[in-house]
Amino acid sequence: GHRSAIVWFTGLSGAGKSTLAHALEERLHRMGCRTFVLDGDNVRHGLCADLGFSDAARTENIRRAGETAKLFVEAGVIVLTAFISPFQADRRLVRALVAGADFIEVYCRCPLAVCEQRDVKGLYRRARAGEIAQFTGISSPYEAPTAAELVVDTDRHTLEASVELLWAALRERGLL
Ligand code: GGZ
Repeated sequence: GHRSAIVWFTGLSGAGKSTLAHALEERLHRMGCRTFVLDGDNVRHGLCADLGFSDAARTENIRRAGETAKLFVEAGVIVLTAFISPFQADRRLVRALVAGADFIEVYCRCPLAVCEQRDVKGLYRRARAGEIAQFTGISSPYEAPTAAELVVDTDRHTLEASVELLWAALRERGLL
């Protein structure tokens, strides 16, 4: 058996949050853990379809994501969330929301220049061209965590090495 927990990834678009969350999930599955990944792909199209990217909309997006994560935790699942979650206050609120549950904040740290160079979806180019307003890192702020449980420098580690770091952190907390 395993305890439930929230592994909360935060970082810029393209920093590797979703990639890391899904890779960790695969590893956890192999160990028989029940997991669920919450990210923009499955939340912003439904539960948060009414929200855009203003500061207030992001705050509400994160609040709903946090409440949803809380429900999964109550069901005994290890929740992996992959939202930019750019505001310190919002991340603090989620942490308080699930007080008592294990909350592991993981900062996917990657220089803006690297994310922009990767530009997997061409969003940075469009943001620079003024076609996307309020884009994180370009025209909307990202407040880096100051006390994350774990910092992963995604531009300096392979995906496998990063998953290994996460795995060790979960073990250290007695979650596995
Ligand atoms: C940031 C945006 C924006 C703006 C669309 N700013 O790399 P992606 O494409 O797949 O992930 C980004 C995703 C961010 O949604 P989140 O729910 O994680 O954001 S937040 O936590 O701030 O609420 C990006 C895409 O949506 N996207 N417009 N203006 N990212």
